[in-house]
Amino acid sequence: MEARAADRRIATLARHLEASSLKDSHEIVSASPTSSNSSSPSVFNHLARAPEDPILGVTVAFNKDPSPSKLNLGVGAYRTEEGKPLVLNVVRQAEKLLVNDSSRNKEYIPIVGLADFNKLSAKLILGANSPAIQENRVTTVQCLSGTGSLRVGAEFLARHYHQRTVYITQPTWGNHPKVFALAGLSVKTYRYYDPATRGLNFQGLLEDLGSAPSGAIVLLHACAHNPTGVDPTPAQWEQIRQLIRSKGLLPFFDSAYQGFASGSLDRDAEPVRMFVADGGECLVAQSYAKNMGLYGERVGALSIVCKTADVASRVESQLKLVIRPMYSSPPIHGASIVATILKDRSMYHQWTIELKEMAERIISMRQQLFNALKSRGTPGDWSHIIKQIGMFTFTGLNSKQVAFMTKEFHIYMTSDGRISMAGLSSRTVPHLADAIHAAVTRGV
Ligand code: PLA
Repeated sequence: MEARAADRRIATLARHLEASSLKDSHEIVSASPTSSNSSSPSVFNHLARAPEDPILGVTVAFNKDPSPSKLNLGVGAYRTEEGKPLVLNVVRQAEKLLVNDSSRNKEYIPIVGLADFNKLSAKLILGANSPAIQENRVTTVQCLSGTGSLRVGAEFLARHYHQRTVYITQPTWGNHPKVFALAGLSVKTYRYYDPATRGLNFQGLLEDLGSAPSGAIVLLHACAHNPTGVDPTPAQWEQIRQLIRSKGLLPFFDSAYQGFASGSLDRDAEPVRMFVADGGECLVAQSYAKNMGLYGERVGALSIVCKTADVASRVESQLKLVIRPMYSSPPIHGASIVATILKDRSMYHQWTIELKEMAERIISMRQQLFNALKSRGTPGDWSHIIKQIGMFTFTGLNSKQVAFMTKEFHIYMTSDGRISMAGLSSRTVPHLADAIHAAVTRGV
């Protein structure tokens, strides 16, 4: 398996290189018979300019706009009522403790990361009394935030799992298909969102997963689905679980928003815990970017829940072989902050309060935006703004309307009509409501 995945990637790379080197060698020979110098073309001359990332590129465009009324609702990054990035008080407190502790050093940490961090992360998502943890059936490795955790999991599966197809929701976070495809897996979609109802297409979901090949990997958003803000109900989760288990599919949870959906860390982890409680296997990628506001620290974890402790330890030994040639070992600082907070009862409690405040501010933004559109008499049913959960609202605005709002109102968002509610404040709600109203009523 490992050899096959690697072979395929190397073959693709070789084809690219062959095509470009043939072209280059020809150009170099005709340009200069001697060694390269400042007048010879760059060895990268053949490169086309790549487009900006559909999400992070929104911030690039936003930064270039000189307008004082500009508003960035693209990337899912929490802002205060004053529109400023937020560092949680409990994070500042943990950082102070770390800085003042002169016994700390900057040695490499193990390939799998900090042991404390890994144990506490597994506990956070699986629950303090999880039998899987007590039975040592879970292996957890510290990774570079949610994305890195997904990528390490995907690389591991591409090497060691017999079924190389992963099913992702339609639509999903734009990076999902790339992370899995570049790891060597074949990516398929399953129906998830129904634009007509702006809710879950549950029937479509069951049909598509029902006809997936046995053993296929299924990516599930643990809570606060990105970009739609639509999650299954607990009863629907239970049906999804039964279907996945009866077909022997392999669940891979992406938990990037634990605590952001309901404000409760435990409640948001319920779908994952439901799957672990049945004794079956699964993977979970966790991110501390949003719930601890550690975006740029790149802190996350990959847990693989196995059937036995022996399998879990062999899985971990293989994860090390995935990680070592990728980035050798993860960074210390962010994971130390997380571990400091998770192991101290009072700091943990303070975190839950600050997290709840963030979640509640987002919920109040939903209500305020909904009210603002209602009071303007904006045509359409906007109740999905208050029904959807998590960081985003999937507005239903089309790409032309989005482009209009950017051009006329300096409001930046992804072209699929997703807005980050966490970037909104009471001060900016009227501006956004005016923009949506204009986009809808001027027939853009
Ligand atoms: N999974 C999902 C579903 C996400 O939405 C994101 C981040 C991640 C994983 C990865 O986050 P991390 O690597 O920073 O932990 N999505 C953001 C940012 C918030 C982004 O696109 O990178 C978004 O705006 O969609």
